[in-house]
Amino acid sequence: MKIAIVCYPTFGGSGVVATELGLELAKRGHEIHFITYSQPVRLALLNQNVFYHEVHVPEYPLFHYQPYELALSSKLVDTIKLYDIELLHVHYAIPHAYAGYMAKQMLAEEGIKIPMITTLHGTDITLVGKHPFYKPAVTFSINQSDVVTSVSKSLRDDTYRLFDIKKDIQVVPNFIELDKEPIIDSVPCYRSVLAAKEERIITHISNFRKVKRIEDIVRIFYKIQKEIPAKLMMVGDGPEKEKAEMLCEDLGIHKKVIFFGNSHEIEKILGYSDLFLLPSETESFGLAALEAMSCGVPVISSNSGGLPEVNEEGFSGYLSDVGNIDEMSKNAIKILKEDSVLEQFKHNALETAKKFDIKNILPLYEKIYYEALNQT
Ligand code: GMT
Repeated sequence: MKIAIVCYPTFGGSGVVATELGLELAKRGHEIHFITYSQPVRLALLNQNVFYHEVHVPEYPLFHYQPYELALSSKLVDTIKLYDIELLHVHYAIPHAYAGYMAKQMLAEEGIKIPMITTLHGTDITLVGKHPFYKPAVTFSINQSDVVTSVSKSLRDDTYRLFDIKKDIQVVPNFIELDKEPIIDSVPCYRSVLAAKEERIITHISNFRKVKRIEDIVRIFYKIQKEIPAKLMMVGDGPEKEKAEMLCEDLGIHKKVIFFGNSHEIEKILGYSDLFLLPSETESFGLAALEAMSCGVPVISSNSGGLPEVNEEGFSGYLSDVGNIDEMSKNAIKILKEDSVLEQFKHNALETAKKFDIKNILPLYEKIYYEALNQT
């Protein structure tokens, strides 16, 4: 199949999922065209069957806001025609499903029919999409999609609860590539760079937005390090990062916390980690938790949104109510204190991650694509 994938090119989970999906589809012989405003962070272009088309938005001083949707839908029309693309898969409803719908309409004028699959990722529904200023356009573009998928049952239920959706929403969970080729370094990274031998390594990775409850992470770690020698790895960048750095200083733990910023070395950091913290206010899936589990790292998370579909209580980690810092730190200590317990949780985390192996999930998308093509 010739497939166009529209996504955000940033470090966010939806862009990562879209990129990994495209790369795996390309490996299986499909021709994949990524269409977005810059090269997706996890996209290596030296891949057979992979193309990248940049959406340019010309700056015009008259406009207070530059019209990205217009540029995207025009780029979609041109690329679909030029490469005879058969199917369009948009990740994150805003504004991709809207732009995709417009492209479909323009193509229909020329007698070209192309099915559009919209994958809902989370904040496009739970935080941004439900805002009254966006809601009518989001509802419309979801209903106009040929197929709608969501990354968890919880997100599917939220979508039905928050919007007037007439379409069936199919749940296709996020995935992980378990047998990735190892990264070969010119300079090896040793555990001792991160922590002393006797210290446990605790990690958090996100875009440091309010929804991630960054302050809770620092406070959970504060309690843990009082009982167990430990270091905290804070990976990622965003609006809450500075506040977190200040809190670490106020609590006197700044020497035990490393702030990395956005990193391309996530797998190395996770490879040395003993525990992953994700106490988010809401999380449609929690891809970062799954990535940690796939490296054998147990997870302490909140029980909100789709997290209970990913993290297994008492097996791959523990789940608590949002904001229950006491319980989260107690459970973290329970996992970290004894080597034998930690080893068991690490093993379990990997076992749970195996359920989300890309090899099991990719055929679900392929089936959806073929059905959509047959119905067009
Ligand atoms: O919240 C983020 O980290 C970014 C956001 C995104 O749109 O990239 O993530 C959402 O999509 C991910 C991939 O499907 C999910 O794993 C995240 O749980 C989801 N974030 C939220 O629901 C807050």
